[in-house]
Amino acid sequence: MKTTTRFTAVAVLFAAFTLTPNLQAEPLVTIETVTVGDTGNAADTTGYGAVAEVFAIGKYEVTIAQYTTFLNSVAAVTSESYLINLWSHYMESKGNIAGISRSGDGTLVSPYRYLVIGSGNRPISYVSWFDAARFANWMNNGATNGASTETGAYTLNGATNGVGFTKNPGATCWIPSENEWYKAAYYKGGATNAGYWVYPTQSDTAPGNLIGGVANQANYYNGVYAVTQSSDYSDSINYLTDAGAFSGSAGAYNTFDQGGNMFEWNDAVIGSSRGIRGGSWANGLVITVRSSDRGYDVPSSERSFVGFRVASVSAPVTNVILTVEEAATLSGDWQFVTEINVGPMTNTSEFYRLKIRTVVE
Ligand SMILES: [Ca+2]
Ligand SMILES: [Ca+2]
Repeated sequence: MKTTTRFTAVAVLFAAFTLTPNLQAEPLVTIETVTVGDTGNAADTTGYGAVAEVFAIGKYEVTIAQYTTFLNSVAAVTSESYLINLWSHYMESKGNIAGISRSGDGTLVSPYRYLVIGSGNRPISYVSWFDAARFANWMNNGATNGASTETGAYTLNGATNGVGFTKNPGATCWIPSENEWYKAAYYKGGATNAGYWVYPTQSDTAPGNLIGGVANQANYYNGVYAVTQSSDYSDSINYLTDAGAFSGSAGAYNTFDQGGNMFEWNDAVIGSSRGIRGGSWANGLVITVRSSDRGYDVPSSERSFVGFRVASVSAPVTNVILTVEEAATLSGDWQFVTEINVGPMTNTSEFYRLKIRTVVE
């Protein structure tokens, strides 16, 4: 006796895929995100953290590797200063955050070529709020060669200073609002009035800075640097840690490094500055990691301790669960076999049912 399992609905499934073909080029960069739900949550006592809509936010800070791909796509052949200055020579010359090297002269004959120095999984630094906004625009527009940096989430059209830029309706990828960033970092989650942690490591106690799986740790200076565990400073030591290196210290929504590594830009306008939060490897005495610390900086400034992460629309249902169509009436040669996850799919939230026929011969 031989048992043969036939997946009789597979043709239907592929037909569903081909009905909605994705004609766009694949994005050159993808950002791993986490969904932040619990919509309509109350604000913290600081006044921040309430968000009415579900959204997604980068699980990690934008990395050197991701930013390098961005540069090679949008700033290889250009004479526009707002594109040339997406890269800073400090990204190459500052050993404590390096970084990204650049060769060439930006012409067709000799394009700029950007290369990762060391581990590309560390966060990008020396990026202004506008550099972050251009990265968000590029992601918003599909992260392809030719995707615009000047429109999309923010209408920039070459701007490199000022604070008169707000997120456009319909944006799909943007710099987090202060409330979004704050909620992802400090909200306890799971309900609409769950309360807030003091630190983004799901703790009310100041984190340590030991790299690895120990709970409640972050890359900030607490008398010693995280990477060296020494108070001595050297320009030639790279003090950044890889995305998620503090693997036991995720936030409540499973973000990493909202405390430390880089301060991160947010969308708040504070006078002539934009908001930054979370502390950093360099100067992040623990008060800067706390929810009560509302930092800010001029949006054109670029520093060794300020990077960013992006937010985006919440992904639609990304998994299609295939189950036996006639599970309720199993009889004869129809048998339950398994659930098969064929995700991700981004164009539908429908559930497809798969008929699995086991034929006994
Ligand atoms: Ca720049
Ligand atoms: Ca950070």
